[in-house]
Amino acid sequence: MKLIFITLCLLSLVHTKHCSLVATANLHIDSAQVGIGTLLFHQRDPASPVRIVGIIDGLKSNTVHGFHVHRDPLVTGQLNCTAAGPHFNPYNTLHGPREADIKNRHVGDLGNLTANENGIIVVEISDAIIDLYNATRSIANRTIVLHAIRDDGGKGGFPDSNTTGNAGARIACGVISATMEESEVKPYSPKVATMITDFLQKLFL
Ligand SMILES: *[C@@H]1O[C@H](CO)[C@@H](O)[C@H](O)[C@H]1NC(C)=O
Ligand SMILES: *[C@@H]1O[C@H](CO)[C@@H](O)[C@H](O)[C@H]1NC(C)=O
Ligand SMILES: *[C@@H]1O[C@H](CO)[C@@H](O)[C@H](O)[C@H]1NC(C)=O
Ligand SMILES: *[C@@H]1O[C@H](CO)[C@@H](O)[C@H](O)[C@H]1NC(C)=O
Ligand SMILES: *[C@@H]1O[C@H](CO)[C@@H](O)[C@H](O)[C@H]1NC(C)=O
Ligand SMILES: [Cu+2]
Ligand SMILES: [Zn+2]
Repeated sequence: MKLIFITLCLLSLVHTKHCSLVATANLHIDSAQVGIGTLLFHQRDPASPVRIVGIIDGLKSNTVHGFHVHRDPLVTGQLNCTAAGPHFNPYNTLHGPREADIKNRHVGDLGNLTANENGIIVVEISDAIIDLYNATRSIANRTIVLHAIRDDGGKGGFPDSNTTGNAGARIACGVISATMEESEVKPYSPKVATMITDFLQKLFL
């Protein structure tokens, strides 16, 4: 991850004369020290969207999962995803789909991720509402959560549609760390790190 950061920093110095911001999250299964994925968050400058790239593995085939930034970081050693609190919602709005504007979703609402037939999600999202520069909208030191079922975007008519999208249990989560320090949960695998590096090189080189 250090290497990725240095690479990105050098690349953005060439393009924009300052370093872009990077954060990472290693996802673990709820309440278990079992890694299932690694995500990298990258924002080139304050006016750019945040790009999220990464891999999540070990899911059931062809399943849809709500995906959100929740408000609270897990303290070191805490594996209980419920301790991440509610959706990150600094503007006190109703839950919504990722495509909604800032008044019609929580800042942390990132919609659904879909696992392929091998139970793998290749994450590739660009979102302009979550942020790494803007303190109010910053997702650093918060927790990314993957849910058991789809997020209904607030429209399902369930009692919790307006707060959680009725996305069911929290099956995996990980703290979004803006530092490049190694986190408590070990990176998912060197192979994934290599895949992410290759992917980023395709995006930014
Ligand atoms: C997980 O955290 C929640 C909220 O803090 C708490 O209610 C629950 O009891 C915890 N679960 C376990 C297994 O510790
Ligand atoms: C952060 O984002 C909000 C909402 O877009 C905006 O109103 C505010 O001015 C931004 N803060 C800074 C410091 O740019
Ligand atoms: C993360 O947030 C917690 C509590 O919200 C705080 O105690 C801690 O210092 C923060 N860590 C960083 C690196 O900002
Ligand atoms: C999530 O996917 C389901 C279909 O599986 C769809 O009905 C729903 O609108 C999607 N939710 C969001 C927030 O995009
Ligand atoms: C969600 O909020 C909207 C707007 O306030 C409301 O019309 C709708 O009935 C609420 N849905 C549920 C299931 O409570
Ligand atoms: Cu959630
Ligand atoms: Zn939400």
